[in-house]
Amino acid sequence: TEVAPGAVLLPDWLDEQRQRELVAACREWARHPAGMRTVRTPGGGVMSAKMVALGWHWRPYHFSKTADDGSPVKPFPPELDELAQRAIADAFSQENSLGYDMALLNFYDAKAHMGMHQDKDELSKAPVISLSLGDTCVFRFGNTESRSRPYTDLELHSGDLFVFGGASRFAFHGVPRILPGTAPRRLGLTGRLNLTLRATGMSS
Ligand code: MD5
Ligand code: FE
Repeated sequence: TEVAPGAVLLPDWLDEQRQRELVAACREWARHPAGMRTVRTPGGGVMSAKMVALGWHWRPYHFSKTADDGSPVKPFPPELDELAQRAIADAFSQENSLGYDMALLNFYDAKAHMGMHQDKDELSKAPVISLSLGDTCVFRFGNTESRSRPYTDLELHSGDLFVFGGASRFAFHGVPRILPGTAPRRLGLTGRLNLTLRATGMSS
C-alpha cells in the first residue's frame, strides 16, 4: 500500500518465524558493550525510546564508529543488507544498487514515544527501511514542511514493513504512543522494537 508518494507499507511482511529470529538477533545486538543506551538530545533532554546502532554509532547530528562507552560499534550484519534489498524490491518493484551499512534499533516500553522529527543525519537519500516487532504503535506520518498538521496516524503491527523513499524520505514523523500488551503472545516480547536499515552514504 502506498501511503504517500514513496512511502510504502507492507503489513505482515515478516512471518512469525522471521519475527522470532529477528527478536533473538535484537537481544544479542542490545547486549553491552556497545549495547542499548539512553540517548541525550542536543537540547539536554532524554529520549524515552532506548537505542542501539549497528555499523555506525548514531547521535543526533553525528555518526561515529565508537559507542558512548568507548567500545567499537557492533558491525552491520551483511544479512541486513540482503533484507534491505528484498524490502526495496518488494516495495518499489525495482532493484537498488546502494549498499545499506547502518541499522538503528529502537526499543519502546509502554510509556515511550518519539516526537515529530526528520531523519536528516544520513548523507544519502536512499530509502529508510522500518521493521516493527512486538507491541503495536500509533505512527504519525507527517509532511515535509513542519511537524504539525497535516499528518496521518496509522497503526504499525508486529511484522509490518514500512519503506520511506522518494518524496517521503524527509517527511516529519513520530511515534505518539505504544499500545501495551498487543504483541503476538508467542513472540515473548513486552514493548515494541523498531529496526531501521539505512545507507549512511559515508565510506567505512
Ligand atoms: C520508529 N524510528 O518507529 C521509527 C521508524 C527513527 C525513527 O523515526 O528516527 O529512529 S523510522 C520512520 C521514518 C524514517 C525515515 C523517514 C520517515 C519515517 N518518514 O519520512 O516518515 O521507531
Ligand atoms: Fe525517524
